[in-house]
Amino acid sequence: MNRDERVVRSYSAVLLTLGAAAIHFAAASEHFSEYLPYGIFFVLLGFAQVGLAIALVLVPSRRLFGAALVGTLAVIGIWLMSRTTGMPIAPVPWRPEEIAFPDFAATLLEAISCLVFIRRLRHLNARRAGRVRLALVTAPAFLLSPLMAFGGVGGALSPMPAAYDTAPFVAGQTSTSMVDLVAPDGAQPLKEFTLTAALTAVGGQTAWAYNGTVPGPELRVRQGDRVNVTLINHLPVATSIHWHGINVPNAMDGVAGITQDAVAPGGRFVYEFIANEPGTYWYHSHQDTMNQIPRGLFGSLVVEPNASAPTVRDYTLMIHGLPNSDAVAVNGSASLHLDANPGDTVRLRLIDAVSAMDFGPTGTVQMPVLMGAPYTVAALDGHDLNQPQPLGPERIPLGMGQRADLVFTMPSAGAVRLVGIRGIAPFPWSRPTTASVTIGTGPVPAVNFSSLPTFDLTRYGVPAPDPVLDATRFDVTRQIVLSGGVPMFRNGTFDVADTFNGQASPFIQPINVRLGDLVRLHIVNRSRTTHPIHIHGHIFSVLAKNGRPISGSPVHLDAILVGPGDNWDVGFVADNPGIWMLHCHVLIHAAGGMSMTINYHGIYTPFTMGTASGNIPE
Ligand SMILES: [Cu+2]
Repeated sequence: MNRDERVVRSYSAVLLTLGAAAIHFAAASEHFSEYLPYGIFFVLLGFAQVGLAIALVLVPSRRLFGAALVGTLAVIGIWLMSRTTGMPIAPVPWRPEEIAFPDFAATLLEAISCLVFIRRLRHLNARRAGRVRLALVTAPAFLLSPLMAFGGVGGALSPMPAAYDTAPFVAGQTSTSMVDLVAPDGAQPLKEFTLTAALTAVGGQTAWAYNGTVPGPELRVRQGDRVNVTLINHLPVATSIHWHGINVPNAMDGVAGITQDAVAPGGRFVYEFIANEPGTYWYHSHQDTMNQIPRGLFGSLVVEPNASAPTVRDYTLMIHGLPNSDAVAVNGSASLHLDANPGDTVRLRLIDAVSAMDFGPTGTVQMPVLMGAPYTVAALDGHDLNQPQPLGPERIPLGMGQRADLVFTMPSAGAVRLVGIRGIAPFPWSRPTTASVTIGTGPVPAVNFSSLPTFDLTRYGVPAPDPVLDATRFDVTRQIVLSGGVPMFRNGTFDVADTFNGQASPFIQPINVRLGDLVRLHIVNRSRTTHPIHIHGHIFSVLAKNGRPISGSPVHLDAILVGPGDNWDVGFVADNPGIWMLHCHVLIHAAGGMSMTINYHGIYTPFTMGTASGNIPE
């Protein structure tokens, strides 16, 4: 080995060792706050690696390479032990730690440097290598070490927050804890339910389910009822329940890390609220939502109106994925049959609970089509539309979380069918599974699928007075720009985030409001996919799409479906004090950064999200 070759090989070992040292220094501050001995160890290890790098340049020798090899192997051994059996000296002794990107990057650099040390030990007096071969052998180390060091240092400097409070107590500014925002006492009829979350076998798969079924049981109450639900957690992980679309007091909103601590395994939590608004709603976990909803933790909630007589046939159709599967189902079945006789009035309450992937501009949207009878879209997101006109077969866009109530009269002969329900395509090129619902018996007229129009909520029904739609000025106006694939360091790794105004959760500036404010949101989609933007505790009035005011019935939604390139204006009255989430309901987008809060003046939350509490709302 000639001198040039030795120098080149030394420098690749130096770079690899310095890269690992940089990651250890960057991770030290987080480790100091987590556990003092770890912090000290990381700083000492960083200095040892810097010292080794200097020695490799100044005094290279066979003994040094041998010592470097042994020392680096020991560091890798400690890392392996901490990730498999756990360490005797640790915040929790003998509990394995999770592998994060920074420690993976540092270990990879150390492992490659060990190979270089071994080569130097073997080849110290060996034959010459050609320049080309030398370049080929050393190039990976020269390219990899800066790259891994950059990624590892960036990841280590932006860890998952230990304890992030979306609305902290501030002396003199906040005085009310959102814990105190509960339903007032009253003599409403009490409807009590128990939902036990536990592991359950569904279709040969292990699901996480409420009361042993996916979807969970339908909770059906009357308008004005006091609803009392006890969540019992028999899962191996913490969980919570959010009441989607129905306005509940803030302390009952079920968002882990914002309105409560996630309910630990073996624990329970009692939710209580008054069902003031009739309509079609649903409930689901809001802890680690991205993992818990697809495993089966969801169900429907129907509030029947007090005034009117019940419809002859009133069916809730929950469209959902099957646990651990890309297949779609309605109420657990791919081909559901429902009873109805000629002349019956039928109400179908469609709920989109499919945790879709985001391939393509409409990949997140269900497009169910009702065939066989004229129908009206009586309600969207549980809220009645004014004088809805009868429709023929149309695609009805439903983003995840959204609902549509379809009402029709059974024809004198033949069945009515709901088709066009699609499962998740795991890859952009794969064909999704489908599901259908048949109501009644007999033949259904065929429909040419490709020529169907798409339902347009901006020009359906008849205009009516609406306090938000008719408002001439707003107290708070906020623009929210949706972007996808934004590169950033986040939660301990390098991520392509989904962002609101270029920021990712939990670090998105909240919308600050005061009780009674009229709030206007201008939501602009600059990404290439569709986002159902969901608000907690409030109802949007749709004002305009792409600058054009809506011309039909007032439309009240808790999620607005914003397609690529579109912009929507929505307004709402800040009439429900608390700390409320505003997030995309495509679960991977919410977890990927599209999640923020609406904070009421004077209110704080004592709960935090992050590694200390284990609360992960998305
Ligand atoms: Cu989204």
